[in-house]
Amino acid sequence: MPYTDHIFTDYRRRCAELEASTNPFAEGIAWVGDDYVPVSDAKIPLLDQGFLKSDLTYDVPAVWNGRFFRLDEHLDRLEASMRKLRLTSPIPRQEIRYRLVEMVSLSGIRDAYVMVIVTRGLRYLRQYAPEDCPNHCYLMVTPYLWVMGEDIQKAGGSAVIARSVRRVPPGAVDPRVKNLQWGDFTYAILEARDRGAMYPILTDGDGNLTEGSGFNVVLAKDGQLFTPRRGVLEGVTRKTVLTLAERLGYAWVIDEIPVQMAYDCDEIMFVTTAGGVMPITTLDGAPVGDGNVGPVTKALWKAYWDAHSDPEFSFPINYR
Ligand code: PDG
Repeated sequence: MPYTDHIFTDYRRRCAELEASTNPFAEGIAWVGDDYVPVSDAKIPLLDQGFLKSDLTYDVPAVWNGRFFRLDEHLDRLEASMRKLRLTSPIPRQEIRYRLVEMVSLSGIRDAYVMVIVTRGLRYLRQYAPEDCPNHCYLMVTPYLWVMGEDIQKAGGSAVIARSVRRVPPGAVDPRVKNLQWGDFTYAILEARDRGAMYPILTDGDGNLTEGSGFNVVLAKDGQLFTPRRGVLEGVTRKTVLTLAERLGYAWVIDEIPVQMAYDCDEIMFVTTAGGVMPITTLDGAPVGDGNVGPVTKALWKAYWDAHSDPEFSFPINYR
């Protein structure tokens, strides 16, 4: 039995139930400042600087098996990002939180990808100053999104260390502020595909690893975990995984991680809210370790998904 089955069997059943649902919000629900609408009907105004200049921040918590996972950690990070960009949500944190729970409940979605976006707002044509724009907030809840699908999780995915582009430096775009300036990531994804792989890992241009297109990178070597400190989003999944690792007896280090270490390590994991702990078994066309999903990855994979039913990390949603 593949190590993933205890999670995926139940999940597939819930997906089938959602598929059969006649709820108008079953494919997703959005709030753009007015009534709730099906996500495919939601619109943003053209003059929003979030669209025109990617002048925004956002965050993505998830719901798993009817429970919100680490919602408050994501809202903490959103607030820190807003402070840095001098954005103020038109609705306070408590209302964002209340609405997200309400939206999940209304949609009936048991496993959700949840997005909160705060943008600079509308800038009229002759107006320049960003500080004059009343900021906007957009909310949406859609079915859970997998950066790495089920089949690939079983065997492990393939990655490259990007050569054609580096991660934008933290002094230019602070990666700790969750942002949608995905130029470097998109270019690196295209390079990965050109080189026959699925995912890119970006470097800092000075011989160290940073992160990939929507995930943090964690290496395992001799039973210890290593993950980059600088030039990365401080991921909630990574934080969770390191907490669980400690309980399982794996020590960890957050530091500068030389690129060479990715070639020398035993196991590579990508970690994100949208996919969990994702094993990488091929790097630059060569096997990682022995080329199989390794024991540390499997242990953390299980601990991570088990944590979703743990009240320490999640709370239940009352569906209507
Ligand atoms: N680094 C980057 C650049 C990310 O965008 C994400 C999350 C992470 C790390 C991991 O953070 P956390 O563990 O807090 O989720 N990105 C996912 C994937 C987006 C996508 O479309 O691929 C997200 O924003 O949901």
